[in-house]
Amino acid sequence: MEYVDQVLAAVKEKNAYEPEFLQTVTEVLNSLRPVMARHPEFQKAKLLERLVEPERIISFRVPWVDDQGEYHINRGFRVQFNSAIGPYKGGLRFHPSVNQSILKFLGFEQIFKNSLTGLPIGGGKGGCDFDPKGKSDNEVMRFCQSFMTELYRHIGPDCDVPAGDIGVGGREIGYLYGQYKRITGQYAGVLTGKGLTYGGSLARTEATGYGLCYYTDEMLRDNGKSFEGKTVVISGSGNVAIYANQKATQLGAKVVAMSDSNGYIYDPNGIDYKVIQEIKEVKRARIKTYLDYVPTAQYVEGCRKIWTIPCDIALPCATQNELDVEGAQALISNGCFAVAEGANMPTTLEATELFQSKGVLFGPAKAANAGGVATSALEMSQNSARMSWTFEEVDQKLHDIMVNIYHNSAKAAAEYGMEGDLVAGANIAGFLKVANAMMAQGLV
Ligand code: NDP
Ligand code: 2IT
Repeated sequence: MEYVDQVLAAVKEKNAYEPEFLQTVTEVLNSLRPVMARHPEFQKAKLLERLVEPERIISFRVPWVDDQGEYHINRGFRVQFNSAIGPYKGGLRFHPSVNQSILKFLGFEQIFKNSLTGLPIGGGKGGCDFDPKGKSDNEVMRFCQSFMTELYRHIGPDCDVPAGDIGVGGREIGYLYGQYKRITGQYAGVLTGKGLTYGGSLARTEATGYGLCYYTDEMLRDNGKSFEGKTVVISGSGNVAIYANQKATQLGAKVVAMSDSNGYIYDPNGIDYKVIQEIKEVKRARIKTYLDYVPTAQYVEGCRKIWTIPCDIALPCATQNELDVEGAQALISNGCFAVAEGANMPTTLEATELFQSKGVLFGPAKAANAGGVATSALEMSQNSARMSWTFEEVDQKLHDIMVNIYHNSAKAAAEYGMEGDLVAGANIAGFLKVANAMMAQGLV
């Protein structure tokens, strides 16, 4: 049996109850086949067997008290997946669906994404099955303090640096940071996405959405196209979606649909990101509220049908597996010619293959959404240097990083005989740096 098939079979047997993790490992390992054929030394060193096994998973109890005095117990995790090229780096997700499979998939993706940024950061992810929706600020604070009371002993500025993800934004990072500092007495750059008054970086809030558009813009230009005058559909209405809307609009496109887990809005006149920002970041309300601001818009209950809205460019920015074959078929039949993933693994394997077989330009998450973590790494640099750079400086670095990621991925795909396949290119380019570091560091 071929090396990749052997490893895939073993991973499937060992992790049979982790579907999201198996999905990402299958995609990545399949695209590494030509690399393994050219590098027999990787097989001898059992590199893939090591790569698919997290260095460490920490799972812990998170007890907290709600405003009525009732006790709650949640399950927290940190998956420290790979530290070959730098300290573990990756977000924390607070969502009721969080489990080990989802965090292992996210941690595995993060290894290659972080490598693609060109910055020295390893791969990790964490989170909790806590649901911040409908909780008061005090409840969220008590929860975050309890979560950090265990997590603090496993992280550090040169060891593991968490950040935000679904359900974890500026408010949560603030509470987590305060508790870390209180327990350890250290004013350390141990989290990113911090507020601007206590060590945060300018442009980190905007970075994932902006970066997604910088990457997409480069992919479009390389194919003789642009955002100018195009219609865009963005799923989700959180951190990534809001700033993807702002940047796509600045680049000349019109964003006509956005969603949350309850439903989607359609506004043919274009959705102003500031309205979504107010609904989601200030009021913490549902996207349906958009009708109070723009009564001529339409609201449709249920989020999955958002892909039936005709568009040129689709940017899935909500969650994993939100874009399946049915959605992909709807997009293709309406003439959509480019898809770039703001969320992590939003497109199913089958839908990805469909897009690629129909010639739709397809930018995979680990490349297209790497701007968030790249800017987190820039926040770490600023913290270490006790400096802060201007918005323009950070934004320029972010832009250059995204353009490089696009070209490095395209080049890697071509070098391994898969010209135009940006999925394979991102996997290969991200993998090679980590693999070389692992080879150099011996059997660890
Ligand atoms: P937010 O919590 O700010 O927003 C998440 C958005 O996605 C909300 O609109 C939410 O709707 C929607 N959503 C979440 N879960 C589901 C679901 N199961 N079904 C339908 N909609 C859902 O998170 P972010 O914007 O930060 O993250 C969005 C995606 O981007 C995630 O995949 C994340 O991993 C990825 N990402 C984030 C980065 C960052 O820097 N924040 C960096 C790179 C990737 P509702 O409010 O109804 O739950
Ligand atoms: O998926 C991701 O890359 C993130 N949630 C951002 C991680 C980070 O450390 O900034």
